[in-house]
This record gives sequence, structure tokens and C-alpha cells, in this order.
Amino acid sequence: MEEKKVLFSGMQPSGKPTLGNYLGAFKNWSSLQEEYNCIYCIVDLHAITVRQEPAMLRKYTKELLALYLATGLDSDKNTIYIQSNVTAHAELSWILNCYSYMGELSRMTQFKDKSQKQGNNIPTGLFNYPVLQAADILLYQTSVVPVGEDQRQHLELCRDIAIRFNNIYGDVFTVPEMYIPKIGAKVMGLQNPTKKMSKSDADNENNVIYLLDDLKVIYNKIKRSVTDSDNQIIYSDDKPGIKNLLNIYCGITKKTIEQAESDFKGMGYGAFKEAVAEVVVEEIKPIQARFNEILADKIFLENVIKDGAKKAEYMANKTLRKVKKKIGFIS
Ligand code: ATP
Ligand code: LTN
Repeated sequence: MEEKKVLFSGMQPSGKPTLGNYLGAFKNWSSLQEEYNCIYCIVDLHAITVRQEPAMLRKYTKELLALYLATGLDSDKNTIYIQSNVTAHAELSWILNCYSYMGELSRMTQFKDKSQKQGNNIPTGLFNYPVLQAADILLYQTSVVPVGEDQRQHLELCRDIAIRFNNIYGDVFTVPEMYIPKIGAKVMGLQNPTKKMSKSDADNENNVIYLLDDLKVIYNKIKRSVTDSDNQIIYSDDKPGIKNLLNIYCGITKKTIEQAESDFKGMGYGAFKEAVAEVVVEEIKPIQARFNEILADKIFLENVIKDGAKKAEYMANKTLRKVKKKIGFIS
């Protein structure tokens, strides 16, 4: 039997996961687990590129793990683990820092956005963030990386680093392809639909749908979302609020935008928002129920963490040994 290709993705335990994380990541992750050898990481080393409170980091890490499982990932079929439990990530990241350039890292828009919020003391980790991300991916000889649109630039950089390294030392790394969903890859804020919905954006609670929000709160946030005044349900860049709601609706129902536009033809914004709110709530309801069950099962979670780290470590160390040998390190 032909071996399955490796798929790798990760999410930061940097806050409460959002509907953006769900549509850009989780929903696709669970649908890919049969086709690929999937590795899903909780990237806590990335989370500390901005300051985290230790008790909150622990809480968000456990919750994120329970959410990985509650959204449908099977811990027997996939490798699910915590990044800081596998030391190879930090090691390869250092090595790849020596093969990446100040210029290319300075061009990363995520760095530009996030460093603006840091005042005068910008952590170096924030600058090197994409290199650690490249190490995550390359350690597992990954073929496919499913991510939201915001990660396109980081993925391109990862490919460049892999190709550069391979050109010097021979075929060490698999050069990965990105997989970005057609719909739902960029969920925008409900109050500011020109900016990405983000879990670390705590400025306005009504802008963000958290997956673990009370269902009534979710419903009301959608009902109160910003639209425009011409009462036409059309997918257009001139109507960012409506465009975002149509994207959310189609991301969940898997309908095409054309289908949705025709379903809602002639309907007022009030009724449209109610329809969107309903599909969102129906989708999230069973996830929350499973999440609560899983989070309560401490022993199960501990076992998932332990087994995941063991499986990941084995694969990662294989690549790391090869890299060290190629470079000229003595073991
Ligand atoms: P932070 O705000 O801490 O940077 P984040 O929620 O933006 O976090 P991650 O946890 O790093 O992002 O992202 C995990 C996955 O969720 C990535 O694949 C990312 O592309 C996807 N994602 C994040 N926000 C959105 C969004 N608004 N729409 C679609 N996908 C998203
Ligand atoms: N930077 C990513 C999270 C991430 C990731 C990865 C995604 C870290 N390492 C490896 C895919 C593959 C983000 O989504 N903000």
C-alpha cells in the first residue's frame, strides 16, 4: 500500500478560539484526516512571541486540545501534540535562522502588524516567528499545510527556506504545498468587516465570535453585526459586512455564494442575519457539548498529550538527525 502523504497544521493557544479559526482551519482539518497522515500541533512556542500569563497559557492550551478533539480530530488516526513537548522544533528553528534573511523576514505583514502593538520593545521571537513555523512544517517532511489566507506569506517563506537548504545540501526537506479553503479562509470582524477576526484581538468583544461563547451571545452578535443601508444581499467588495456574512454562511453550509445569493434574494437584512445566526449556532452547539465532555476527562487528555508527543518526537528527530549530519555536526 502506498504511504499517505503528511499533512501538518497548528494553532496558537493565545486566546479563545474564534469562528475564523473554525472555518479557516478546524472544519477542513477534520475532513482531511482520512486522506493524509495528519499532524496537528498546539503551537505554544509561537504563542509566547507575545507576552502570555502562565495560568492562562496552560488553560488555553488544554482547551485548545479539547477543541481539536471536539471538532472531530481522532487522536488514534492523527498525531495531536503540544509543540514545546518536542524539543526538535526549537533546535531546527535555530538552525533555519541561519538560513533565512533579515530582508525576507522584515517583509512579513504579520510581523509588521503585531510589532506595531509592542511599543519600543519588540520581542525578537516575533521577528523569527515564521522561521519557527518553517521548522514545524519541515521537521515532518510535510506535503500539505491547510491554513487560512493570512498564512500564505509564511508558507511561501517556508518553501523558500526549504528550497534554499535543499540547494546547498541535497534533498533534505519535502517542499510543502499550502491548502487554503475557497470559502471561509478569511472571516472578518463582525463590527469591523475590513479586518480579520482574530482571537488575540480583545478590543471589542462584539467583533469576534468565540467558539465557546454562550449560544445566545453568538446569535446576538451576528444579529448586531455591521452591514450597510441598501438592503441588498449581494456578494461584493463594496459591501464588506454582507460579504462576510455570506462567506460565513457558505463556509458552514458548503453552499456556493451564487446559491446563497439566490436563496436570500428579496429578503431583508434582519431575516438574513437570523438565517446566518441559526446555521452558526446549530454548527457550534454539538461541538460545545463534546468539548465539555472531553475537557472533563483529564486522564484521557493526559494520555493524548503523552502519546502525541512520543509519536511526533520520533518523526521529528529523524529529520533533525539528517539535518545535523548534512550541516557537519558531530553526533
Ligand atoms: P492570533 O490572534 O493569536 O494571531 P489567530 O487566531 O489569528 O491568532 P492562529 O491561532 O495562529 O491565529 O491561527 C490558526 C489557524 O486559524 C490558521 O490556519 C489561520 O489561518 C486560521 N485563522 C485565524 N484567523 C482566521 C480568520 N479570521 N479567518 C480564517 N482563518 C483564520
Ligand atoms: N502561524 C500559524 C500557526 C502555525 C502553523 C504552523 C500553521 C504555527 N506553525 C505550521 C501551519 C503550520 C497561524 O496560523 N497563525
